[in-house]
Amino acid sequence: MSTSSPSNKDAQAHEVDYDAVIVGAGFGGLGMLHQLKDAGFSAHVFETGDNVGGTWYWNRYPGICCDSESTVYSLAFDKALLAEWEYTSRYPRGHEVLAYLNRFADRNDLRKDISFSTRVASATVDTDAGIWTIKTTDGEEVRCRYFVTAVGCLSAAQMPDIPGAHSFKGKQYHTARWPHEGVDLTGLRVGVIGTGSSGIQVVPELAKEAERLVVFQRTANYSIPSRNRPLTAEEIENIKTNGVALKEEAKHTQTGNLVWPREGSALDVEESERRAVYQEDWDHGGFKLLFGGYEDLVVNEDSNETVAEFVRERIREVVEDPEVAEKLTPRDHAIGTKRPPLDQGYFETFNRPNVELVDIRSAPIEEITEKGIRTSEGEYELDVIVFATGFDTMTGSLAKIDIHNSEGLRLADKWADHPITYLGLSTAGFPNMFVITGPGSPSVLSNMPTSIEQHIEWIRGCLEYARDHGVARIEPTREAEEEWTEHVDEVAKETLLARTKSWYTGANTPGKSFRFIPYIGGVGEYRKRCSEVAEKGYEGFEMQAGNGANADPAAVGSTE
Ligand code: NA7
Repeated sequence: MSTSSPSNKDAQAHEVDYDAVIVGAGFGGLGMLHQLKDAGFSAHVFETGDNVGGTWYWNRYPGICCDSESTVYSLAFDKALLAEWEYTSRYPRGHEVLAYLNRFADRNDLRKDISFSTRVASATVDTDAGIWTIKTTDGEEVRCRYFVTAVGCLSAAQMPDIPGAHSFKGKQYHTARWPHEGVDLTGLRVGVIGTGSSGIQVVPELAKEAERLVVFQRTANYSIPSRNRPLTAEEIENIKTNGVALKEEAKHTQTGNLVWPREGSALDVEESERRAVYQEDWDHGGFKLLFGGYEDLVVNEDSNETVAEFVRERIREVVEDPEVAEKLTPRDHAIGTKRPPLDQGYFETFNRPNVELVDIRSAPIEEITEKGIRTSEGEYELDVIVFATGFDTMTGSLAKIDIHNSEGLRLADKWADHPITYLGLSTAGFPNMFVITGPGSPSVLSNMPTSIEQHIEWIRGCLEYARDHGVARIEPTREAEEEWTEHVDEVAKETLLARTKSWYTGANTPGKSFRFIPYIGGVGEYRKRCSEVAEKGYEGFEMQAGNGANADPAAVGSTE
């Protein structure tokens, strides 16, 4: 393979094929490719799918919708596209996000730098030189200086280990691997396992089509109506005209969404006032009830309970059968401590005559049979089983690649107990590797494009700095990553989230240790920390010049 950029001095000097190899062609991979090309680096993307889109390429289940509002679900790198793009609804539907990413790739001529239908099998770094060798499952091999992973936090789909799954005579689908051509469920008996965000989005849609829908629920969830609706012409115009400014504002919030918490404690106000506030936020729809809630919502159990009980009341109000309503009512965790789902008529769906709820906490699934699913209370005959059972989050997709260094250290082994990172961007022992929205960064606790953009900008800045200062190898120190990981832990422990079994704490994946994985300090605060690190000459990183000498940024001259 040859380099695609004539300005690529590094590639020529070190006989690498590219300055950077990026894995993944979703928001992260496409944005990174765009920015590295813009900065004059050569870069190539490997993508398992046969087209761009990442999460939005794979997740095609009926009802798939973005939980962030259209105002912030884009990349500011292509401002002209922002000025022309029209999402049609308040929350963009999956196919619209996918269309946006396709347009982003086409407009910026990115496809020629992407190998589709290509899975990266291994990535090995020569620890001294900082040069990476990337091998694909097809046997292709390329060398590069920088290895950037943009594999997504929610990409490694997880199938539960239920005995007998192979004996089922009907069809089985995971929501994250839904057939692109769609599935006709007319007249069929369908079972759905899982009531997280995906289950809660897919259930109302499947109920409209299937003859009978059986929902197998392990944990009842606090779902909030999104109140999705078409955008008005004024709103569309506003996003086109002010999209960049709106996105800029979102960068400095807690979650990367245009929502700000209410000052003070829920317990400081009268119940009537509190209820009025909650009702208003509930009617508004979306994350406002939580992210725009009183600021002690996720740190004070009593405060949290006021919102939780408000949502429980709404469930009882909507669901006609009191027994079904009780089963759907979450009581075992505080609201907002698991990823909050947004829905479009989820609880209402259980009023339909063709929908049945099975509480598998009290009557566990024992096996999948030829005919369907058998719980401790009996067998449900089905034609189709839909697994909405989630992902091996944040580390699962990285673990699928054999990432190791020339000293024999495997990333999967280093992270076996818990992912140790510096800023959620890098990890010691793996020089010149950058993880977009890695563990220890706000990532899944935020609007993803906000966090992705910030990482891309930071990585671009870092690579430009290295080029300008003759740095060939950059790696975080062990002290810096330990300190950061401890900080991530400390901040999390101040909240109720760190105590809850969820995919944030790795509790959904067998073998993962129970520890909070993302950074909950907020995207605004996190951005500041990352910028400070860069401003201080990449504090916490060790840098070496091409000759192997320590690259004191002050001492290393510019190569320009
Ligand atoms: P989630 O949020 O991890 O939800 C998975 C659901 O599947 C959840 O209700 C789980 O119950 C259930 N589950 C998982 N394993 C099993 C087994 N073995 N048996 C029964 N039920 C099971 O994944 P989603 O795809 O819904 O959402 C992931 C993210 O994608 C979402 O947050 C958005 O960011 C987009 P549990 O709660 O663990 O008891």
